[in-house]
Amino acid sequence: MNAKIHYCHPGYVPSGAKSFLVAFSEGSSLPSVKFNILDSENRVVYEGLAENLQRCEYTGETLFKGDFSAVKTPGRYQIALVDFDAKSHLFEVSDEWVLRELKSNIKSFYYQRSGVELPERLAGIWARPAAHLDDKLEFHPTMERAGLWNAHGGWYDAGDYGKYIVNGGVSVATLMLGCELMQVHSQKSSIVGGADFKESYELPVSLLDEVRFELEFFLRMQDDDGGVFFKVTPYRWDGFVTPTESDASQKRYILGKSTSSTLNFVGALAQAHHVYANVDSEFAEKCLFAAVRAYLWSEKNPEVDWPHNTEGSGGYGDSDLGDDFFWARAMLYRELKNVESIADVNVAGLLERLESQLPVDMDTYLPTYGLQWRSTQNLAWFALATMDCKWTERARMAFKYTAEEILHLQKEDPYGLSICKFIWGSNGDIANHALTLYLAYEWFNDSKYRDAAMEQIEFIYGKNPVDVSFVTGSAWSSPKFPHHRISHSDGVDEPVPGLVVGGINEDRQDLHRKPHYMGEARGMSYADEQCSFASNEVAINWSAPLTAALLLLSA
Ligand code: 9MR
Repeated sequence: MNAKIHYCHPGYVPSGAKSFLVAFSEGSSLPSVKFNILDSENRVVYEGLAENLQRCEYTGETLFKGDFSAVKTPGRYQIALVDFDAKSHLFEVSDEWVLRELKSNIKSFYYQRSGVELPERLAGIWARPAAHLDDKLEFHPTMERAGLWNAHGGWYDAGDYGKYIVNGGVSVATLMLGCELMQVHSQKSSIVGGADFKESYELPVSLLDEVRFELEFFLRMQDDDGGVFFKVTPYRWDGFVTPTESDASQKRYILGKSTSSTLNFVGALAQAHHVYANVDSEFAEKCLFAAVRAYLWSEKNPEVDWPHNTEGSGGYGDSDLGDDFFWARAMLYRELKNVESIADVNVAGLLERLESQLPVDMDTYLPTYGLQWRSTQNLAWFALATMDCKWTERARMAFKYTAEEILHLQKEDPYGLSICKFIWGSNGDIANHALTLYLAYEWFNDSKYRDAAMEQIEFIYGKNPVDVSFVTGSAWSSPKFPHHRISHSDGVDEPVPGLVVGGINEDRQDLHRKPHYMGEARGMSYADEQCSFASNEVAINWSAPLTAALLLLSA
């Protein structure tokens, strides 16, 4: 019988639970499987029995679960089966790999920067010249609007060269959520950054500096009337060329002004007011003022549709904006409660309206297991849970109930997942569920939430049916051919590091491109091939929750 070992490829943390799976493709009547843990000199440091678990419905495997939590001494180890010819690669038991991965994830946002040079000093072999300046964009022909617009900067959304407010909003908000919690714990973290903001702006080590790069782009996307444009898009989908080559081949446009983009803007910029208050108060106030103007626009324009053009860039179309209204309102409410006045704005009147609408929002939009670009209410609940108001306790309890449901689902699943389906960007869902568990841990301090979150993170880093550590550059198994135009066109063999690929996606929307998926079973729906945009593309909204989860884990 052929046995496989599914484990977390970079490693495990010394203090946490450590488990792996042994998988047989056919049935097995064995009650258990013997294993050894070897150190880097091949000495047996631990002997154990992996217990028969269950048949995995989405892979067809028979699985056994091994536990070696007792091994706590930092070092490099291997898992070896005693009666079968199967051994893992060497992995670490350490806290360092988490920190290394965290830094690499943060840096991946730097590599997604648009419109600026990435000098060799900071970007190493992935240096590139400034392109896609986007500072004099025409409006898309469908807008029938004359003039030019400056939408410089911001991150590319994913493997394509579009820049979107809707998906950028949840990404930047998720990263700020991580920063906020670190600020609460007064972690003097050079990773989050802050006080030395102005000086360190050039150095992509501080998360708040990197986040500000996206926020400055957001500010440029606000129209004179307060509404916010939807995206910057090339006229047609770019080929797998560099940004400079893309510039030479076609024009880029600014497109749409919609309620969804405006609400994403409100949520993100109101939160920025909170996060940057002690870093750069002038910037923080500018963000809040912009958020209020945008909200007032959305009150008058609650149903302006997103632009349906998907030639050249993705849709991010959302038919239910109630959750986005909730997010915008809750974040604004949290900030405005502590503000006396804002030029030309009736703050008291606005607060009154928010206060009367929030209870309805709360009843309608319970927290989801994880945040998504489509369902953003968890950010609203987060705002209420982190302020002092009559709903604080209710918001925290809402996260606790949700975390309990996640735990329940995890227990039923052989891989310890709580997602019910592998959708496009399943790794983003998994990281977001982990993040919800960390929030419950934050307020209820029960280590079961933290351990369960770690188990989900381990899935992303290799303890999965396809044995891939889904973050570029993270392990021997990580993706080599992500659907990422920059990685493909830069002439460097190794893909840009720190990027999370979408992962297993049973809907396989890219079959016409003929990727070689790793098996027939739905849990095998992954291909490390550039053509597999449905399983192997990278995206900022999948990286952001992993970054935030690692940030909280590292604390
Ligand atoms: O992440 C998005 C996923 O939820 C949608 O199902 C999919 C199809 O609409 O689009 C994904 O987002 C893509 C976006 O539209 C364009 N940039 C790349 C994104 C990741 O694939």
